[in-house]
Amino acid sequence: MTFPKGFLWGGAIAANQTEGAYLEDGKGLTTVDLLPTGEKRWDIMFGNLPSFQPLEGEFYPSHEAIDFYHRYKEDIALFAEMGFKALRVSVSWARIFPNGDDHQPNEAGLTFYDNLFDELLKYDIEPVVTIAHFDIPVHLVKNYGSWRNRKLVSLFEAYAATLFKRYKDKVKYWMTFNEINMLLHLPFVGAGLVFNEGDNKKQIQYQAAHHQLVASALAVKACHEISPGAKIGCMLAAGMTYPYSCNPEDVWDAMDKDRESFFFIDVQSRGEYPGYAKRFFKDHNLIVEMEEGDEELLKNHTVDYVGFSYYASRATSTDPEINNMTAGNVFGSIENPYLEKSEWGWTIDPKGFRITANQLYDRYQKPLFVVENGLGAVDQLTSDGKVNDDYRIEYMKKHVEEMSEAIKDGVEIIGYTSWGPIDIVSASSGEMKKRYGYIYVDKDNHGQGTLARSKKKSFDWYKKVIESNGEVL
Ligand code: BGP
Repeated sequence: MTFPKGFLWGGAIAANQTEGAYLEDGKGLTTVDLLPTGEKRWDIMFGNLPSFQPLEGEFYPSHEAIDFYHRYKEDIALFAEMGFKALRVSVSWARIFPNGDDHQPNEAGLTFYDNLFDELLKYDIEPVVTIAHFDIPVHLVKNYGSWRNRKLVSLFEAYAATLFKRYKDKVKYWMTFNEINMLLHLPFVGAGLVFNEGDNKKQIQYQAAHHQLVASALAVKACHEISPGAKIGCMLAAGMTYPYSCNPEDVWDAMDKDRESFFFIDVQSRGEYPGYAKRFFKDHNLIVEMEEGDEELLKNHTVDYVGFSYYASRATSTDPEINNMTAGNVFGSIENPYLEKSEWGWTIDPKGFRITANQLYDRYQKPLFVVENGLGAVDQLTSDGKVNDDYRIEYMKKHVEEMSEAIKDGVEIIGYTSWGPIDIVSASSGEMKKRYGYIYVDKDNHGQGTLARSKKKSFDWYKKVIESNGEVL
C-alpha cells in the first residue's frame, strides 16, 4: 500500500469556473466576470482592460458557468458516489464582500458557503478551501488598482479572518492564493492588475507580489489564531523546467526559470526573500516597498503545507535557433521532442509529475498537496450519449502511478484533488470544450445546453482508484 491511510482523494473546482449566479444574492462583479472568450480574454488577462463592466454583445462564460450555485447538492452527491474524501473549492471574495471594502459581509454569501460545506460534510468530504482563486471584486480594481495598492493587504486580511471565524468548525484545510506565481504571467488574473501606458510592469508586479505575500502571511497568522486545528497552505502552478541540453547555460536558464515560481513559495514557506530575488530586483532596478514589520510577519507566519497544480513540465534553451520553437504556453516553454501534447498543446509528462513532486519536497521539506492535475480534452459523445474517455483514464492512471513513486521516494503528500472532476469553464480559454471531468455537463462554448450532468467512463475508474486507496488503477 503506497498511499497513506486517510489520503485525501478528491477533486478541485473554483467558484468563478463553476458557480455562475454571478450577481445573485448580493454578489459583486469580479475580475473573471469581465473575461469573455478568445483573443479579448487573453488581452485582458495580460492587463489591458477595456471596461469595468461586461461589454454589450460579448459572451461571458463565468456568468452562468455550470450553475453550481444552484446545483451543488446534485454535484456533491455524484462526488460522494465516487467516494471523494475531499473537495477543493474556492470562496468568491465578492460573495462575501461585494465591493471588497464593505464594512459588513454579505450574509447571503456566507450562508451559501455554510450550506456548501454542510453538504460536503454530510458525505464526510473534507472542504479544502482556496480563499482567492483568480476572482477579485472589480470595485477593488477600479478604486484601488487592485494588488498594486497596499490597502488590499488589510482588506484581504479582513476577508480571510471573516472566513476563518465563520467556518472554523467546518473547514480544516485552507490555502491563500491560487497559483500565486501566475501574477507574473497573467497579471490581471493573478492580481487584478491593469496596466497604463508607460507603466513599469515588472515593478508593479513585484510590488503587488509583495502585497500578496504579506497578505498571505497575515492570513496564516489569523488562521492559526482563530482556527488552531486547521492547516493553511500556499499554492503554485508547478512543473519543472528541463534544460534543452547539458550546456551549462541551458541548465542555469532552467534553474532561473523555476526560481521565478519558487520565489513566491520560498517566501511563504521559508519566511524570507531569497538572495537571488534580491539580486533580481537590483539587476532590474526594482524597488519593492516594504513596511515596518513586514519581514517579521513573513518570517513568523509560514505555511503548513505547499499546494500545487501539475499539468505539464516545461523546457528552455539559450540557443535562439531552438528558442523559437515555443509551445505557446504562458511559461514560454519550448517544445519538448520527447513528449506528447494535449489538444491545447500542454505537454503530457507523467514522469515530470514525480520529478516536480521530488523537487518541491526536497526544497521545502513540508507536506505537499496536489490540488490540481488533469487532462483538458475534447470529449466526443457517442450516439447513445456516452463519453468513452479512455485517454483521460490513461493520463490520470499514469500520473497517479508517478505520484505513488514520489511517495515511495519519501515525498509526503497529503492528498490529490484532480482538477475539474466535473466539466467546468476553462480558465485560460473560457471554453466548455476543454473538458476535464469524470462528469459530463451538457453546455457548449456558446452557453447552449441543458446543463444536464452525466457520468463518463472515467467516473467508475476514479471510483475504484479511491475505493482501493490508489491500488487499483
Ligand atoms: C489553473 C487554474 C485552474 C484551472 C487549470 C486548468 O491555472 O488554477 O483554475 O483552470 O489551470 O487550466 P484551463 O482551465 O485553462 O485548462
